[in-house]
Amino acid sequence: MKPLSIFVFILIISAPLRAQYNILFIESDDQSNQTVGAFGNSAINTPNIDQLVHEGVSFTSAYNMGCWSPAVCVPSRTMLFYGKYLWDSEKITPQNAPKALPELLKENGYTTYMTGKWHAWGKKPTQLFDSLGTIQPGQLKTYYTQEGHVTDITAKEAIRFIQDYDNEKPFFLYVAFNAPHVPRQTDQRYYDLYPTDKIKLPPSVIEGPLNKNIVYNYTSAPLRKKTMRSRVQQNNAMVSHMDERIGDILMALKASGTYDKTIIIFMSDHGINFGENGVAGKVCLYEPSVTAPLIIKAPGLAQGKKLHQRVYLQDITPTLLDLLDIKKPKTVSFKSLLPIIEKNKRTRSSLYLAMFDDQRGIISKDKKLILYPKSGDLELYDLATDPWETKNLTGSEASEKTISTLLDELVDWQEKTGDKIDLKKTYNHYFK
Ligand SMILES: [Ca+2]
Repeated sequence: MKPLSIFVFILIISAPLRAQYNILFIESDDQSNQTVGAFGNSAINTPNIDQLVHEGVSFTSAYNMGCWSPAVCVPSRTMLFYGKYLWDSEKITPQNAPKALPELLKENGYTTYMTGKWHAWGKKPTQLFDSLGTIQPGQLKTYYTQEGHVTDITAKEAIRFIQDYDNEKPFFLYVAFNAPHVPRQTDQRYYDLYPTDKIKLPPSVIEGPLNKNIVYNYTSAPLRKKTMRSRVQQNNAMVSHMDERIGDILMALKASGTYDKTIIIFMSDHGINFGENGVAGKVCLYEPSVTAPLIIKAPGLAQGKKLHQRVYLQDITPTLLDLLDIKKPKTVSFKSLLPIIEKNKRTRSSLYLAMFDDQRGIISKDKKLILYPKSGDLELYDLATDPWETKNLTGSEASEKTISTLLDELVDWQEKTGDKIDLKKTYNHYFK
């Protein structure tokens, strides 16, 4: 073999297996796991997201690691784009930002485009993507603009991109809906899908004073079920509206003949509480706020597989690189989900959660510990038997041991992630 043919041969055998696949990455805003029909909520109408669940792999316990300020969207999205854990992501500036996901994909032959919400630190969308649709702010004043409803605009631009695409290179299309984030405004026909008298609230929604450990709430005390039902109605209506537009985007992909050659990701940046544990907001570590849907549909990957292992939402970044056979940069600390999807392996023994200096959490073997260092309060839940976190198990001798073990694991995570808050000062009694 001549040197040139050897070179060509090596190029062919080492060509990434899936690098020619397009990527459609849809991200919603503040959408909890409760708003996906296929995740078990028969009251919500999400046929298109459900279709992705049926055709792909979904993670029903995917967590946002936390936030460094009450704006939870920003850390979640910064972690997603750069793949660094929370406290390292906090240090990202426009000057020191490592390569972001769209840049890595561009380097590997992708044409990159985004439309919708931008709310991340580091570089600007103009620096990260080849071209842009309308970039929406993190917080809209209204969804109703001269050009139409923002959910419709975002979808329309994604569809136009697909229809007009005539490049040989694969594309990375990032579609970031503002929905269902406040201000929750949509058309009456979507509200009509959810009459408030039919809305069932989870068992952890109890009327009375707000949770005193949670500072940021979107309601005033006392918490009323009536108010929460109307929030759920608005939220579900926003989600169903978005789901219809997602259906339109998927139809456009099918019409273009590229649906089966496209990796489709659907996720949200984090969830939200509508009264659960006395919280009407998202700056807390309770399950409705820290978890969100994560769905991956990819050629060659399992279909209709639901995985319950706890993972981070931002694990999707290295997963995508892994799927495309692109080397994960050293700057990426999140972990690929492929070992879990393909070999049912465990990639972590516990999950760490943090909200600035306000709250810390750890989940290990279904036991979840939440700490409030400012008040010294502490909550322990068994998520296997009590998924809505209604029974705080602190106080018994058995639970003291569990708390000590969980605290040790939490401290390990603190060291690993550069978390400086001193828990020994407040919770000394529990350290062995
Ligand atoms: Ca958000």
